[in-house]
Amino acid sequence: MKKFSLLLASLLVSAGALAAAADMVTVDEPYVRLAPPNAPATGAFMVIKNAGDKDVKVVKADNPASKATELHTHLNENGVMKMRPVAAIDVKSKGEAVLKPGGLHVMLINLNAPMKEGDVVPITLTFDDGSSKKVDAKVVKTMAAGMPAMEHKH
Ligand SMILES: [Cu+2]
Repeated sequence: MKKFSLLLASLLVSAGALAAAADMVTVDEPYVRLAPPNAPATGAFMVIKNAGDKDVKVVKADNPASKATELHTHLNENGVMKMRPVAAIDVKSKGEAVLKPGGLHVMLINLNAPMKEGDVVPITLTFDDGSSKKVDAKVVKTMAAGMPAMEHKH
């Protein structure tokens, strides 16, 4: 009992002293690109803003619509856009990380079922301090002008 109340007290102290990353972060305009029929994967995009005094990192993303979820970026290798997993997405203090076609994105791999326009995919972002935030990303049909067709082979 004593041990428990000590633990509780220390949890309360740390919660008060340090704002969790999830409380400092807001996510604007989350959406999932509608995958072409039979495509096994697609990307989710959003703007992640950090109003806090500390840099935060997104270290993991999760969603119930695909079997795997990865953090990816695009690299231009000799003129060919290729996707690579990244360990984390940095969101600087008072800054933002823009996830957009051709750049950073959340990769939804091995979709459980075909998506429809207007579906909502709840995506959970986990930060480096262990806190997490759920965002509802709407499935939209989009083909960004001037972007090379994304390769979604993994
Ligand atoms: Cu990707």
